[in-house]
Amino acid sequence: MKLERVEIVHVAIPLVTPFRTSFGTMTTKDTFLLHLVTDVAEGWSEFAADPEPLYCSEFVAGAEIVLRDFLIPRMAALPHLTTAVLADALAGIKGHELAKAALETALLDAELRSYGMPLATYLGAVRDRVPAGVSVGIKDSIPELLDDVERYLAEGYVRIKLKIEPGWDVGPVRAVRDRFGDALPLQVDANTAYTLADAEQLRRLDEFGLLLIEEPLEENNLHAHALLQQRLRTPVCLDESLHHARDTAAAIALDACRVVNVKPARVGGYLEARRVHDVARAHGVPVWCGGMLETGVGRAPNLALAALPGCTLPGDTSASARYFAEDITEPFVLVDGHLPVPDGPGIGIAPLPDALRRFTRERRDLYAA
Ligand code: OSB
Ligand code: MG
Repeated sequence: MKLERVEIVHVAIPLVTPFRTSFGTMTTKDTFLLHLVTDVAEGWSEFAADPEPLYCSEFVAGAEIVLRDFLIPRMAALPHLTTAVLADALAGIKGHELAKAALETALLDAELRSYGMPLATYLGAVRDRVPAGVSVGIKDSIPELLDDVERYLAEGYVRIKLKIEPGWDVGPVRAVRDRFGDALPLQVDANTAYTLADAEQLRRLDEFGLLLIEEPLEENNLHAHALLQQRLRTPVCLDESLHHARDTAAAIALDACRVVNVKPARVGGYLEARRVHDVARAHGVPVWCGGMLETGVGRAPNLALAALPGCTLPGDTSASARYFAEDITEPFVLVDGHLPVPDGPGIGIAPLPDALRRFTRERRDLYAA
């Protein structure tokens, strides 16, 4: 393939309700799409991070510069453009996994479309639909939380994840267990809000039979997570701390991580996400696909990953309506608690031109041959 054009499309889509975590509150999905044009096919992808570096160090304005000045020039210099050689060509640029993932995914979409293969087939998916979990933000009160959980369960979600932080942990978990019972698949996500000094408080969660506690301690501190795991029955799951298959292997070897949250963006793309999955599966460690409040452009490829054999827990792969009154693609709709795995070529979806136009704030060419 020959690279002809890379266009960046900044979009802003209002969320149906504010989403609060231990690191901040979001009211709009404000990010960019990449539209990559080659001589044989086109591809789309979505940048997963936000305008501010609160979840991770990358952010929208910074990623545009990294793509324009460092990543795309290396891509454009490749004599034969394929995803097989892209990651190596970008490896000299340190970090910036989310920006690299956006570029690789747009190319992968174009490449797979050029020979008519769905991403799910390429990755080795074993399911044509995947169970949907939902991530429930921090609320102002327990009654408000219970109302939200009740609504999501009525919609069919098969697993609930509660965002927690110091002061909002045991109380909400107990209230949800009391109201909805011990059989409800339930897990929590702290987004790095605790320290080892909080181990006793986190141990109080053990009595609720949670599937996992996600990223309780500071990012990248595998040692502290291993020490915490020694004191908890609840399995520790890592999100922010896992950046590739190598550190996933290290975290598993250290017993810092008994469950893996794989976000393709966080690990530099779907090819590395597949390797993260493979490492975890080889160790018998359950994997699930995380989310970043993606529009349909980001959600579609996540569903393909969630259909891999090692993804044995429901992901944060919820329906479009969980976040958006109107999505930028055909919406993903929950059927019997599941979402369909896209079966069209590439990521199997593209923005709807009219919705894209209305949600677009700016578009620019980052590269034109
Ligand atoms: O930690 O998993 C996370 C959203 C934004 C940033 C980080 C996280 C999340 C979520 C929601 O928990 C995932 C989703 O529903 O897309
Ligand atoms: Mg998380």
